[in-house]
Amino acid sequence: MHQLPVVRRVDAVRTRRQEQALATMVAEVRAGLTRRPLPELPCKYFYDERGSQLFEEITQLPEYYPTRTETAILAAHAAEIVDAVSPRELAELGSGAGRKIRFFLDAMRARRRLESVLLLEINEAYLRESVSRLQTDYPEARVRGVTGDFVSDLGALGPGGDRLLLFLAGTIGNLHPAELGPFFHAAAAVLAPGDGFLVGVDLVKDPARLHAAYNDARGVTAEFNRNILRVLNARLGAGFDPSDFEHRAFYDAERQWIEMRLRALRRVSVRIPAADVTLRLEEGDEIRTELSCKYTRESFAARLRRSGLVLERWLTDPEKLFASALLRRT
Ligand code: AVJ
Repeated sequence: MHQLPVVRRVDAVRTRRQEQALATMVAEVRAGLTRRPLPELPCKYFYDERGSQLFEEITQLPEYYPTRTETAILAAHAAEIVDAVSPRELAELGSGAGRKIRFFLDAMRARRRLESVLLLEINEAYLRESVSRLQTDYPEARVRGVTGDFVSDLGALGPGGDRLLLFLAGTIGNLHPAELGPFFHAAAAVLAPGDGFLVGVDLVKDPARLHAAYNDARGVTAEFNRNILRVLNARLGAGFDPSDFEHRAFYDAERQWIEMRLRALRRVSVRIPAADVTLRLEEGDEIRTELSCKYTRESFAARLRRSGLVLERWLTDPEKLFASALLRRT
């Protein structure tokens, strides 16, 4: 058994669920930061309130094409997806600000089939807000939220049936390609035969375009990247000075992924009391903070083998920047 961490800055009484989330975070941060040669941090910890806000800002940057491209694809095709799957329940993983979900809810409402909405989201404040906003705007539906991450907590969605599951924004790119098989298998387990799973997939493209999307001129992505250190400071009592680190993001053409890192600008030694770790870095040493994997139709479809899911439709924009993949549970 892990002893629960002692944290000095406690703002409110923590629930058992929050205690559990903190214990998980401690274990993951300790495992990641002690990894060599390249220490890493799980990218889900970007998303405290400030991080979620910074990501919202990223989605509006001229260089960051995924959000507006996916929005256009869904605006054009949500109704036909709803017709193909004819769901009574809409479920979403990592719902975030929850704008794109409305294309589907509106189409379901128009067909008088909207019965329930289920959101799984890591940021509890965001989740509460989304649930209450959706409940107000779609009073005919039963709206529920579950706090959790889309890898370990998928099972919390419960058994499927007349379900359309959404996993938008290209967030699937945060999984290592080797994790996709098990992830699809777990997703298939919360779907009944005939249920739909719509996945947003960022596509392999001109490396310069990818590079620009993760190295924006205004430096919002850099601030978003460094924010993960503030999250460790706030939740684990860590002593990071974010200005000791610079943002780095590059495209690895062989692996077909964007990698984000934080590079130490000077020698640093940071104590993280709650995780019982002291991180020592030399100038130039890096911490990996995110993978954002890019796919082609072929490389994506290859990961579906023996998962219980088949690729039914592949919808893209005219420039082939982004795809919405409609998967069907067999
Ligand atoms: C939310 C995972 C889709 O990978 O593009 C944006 C996160 N990171 N800029 C992505 C992100 C840096 C984003 N996802």
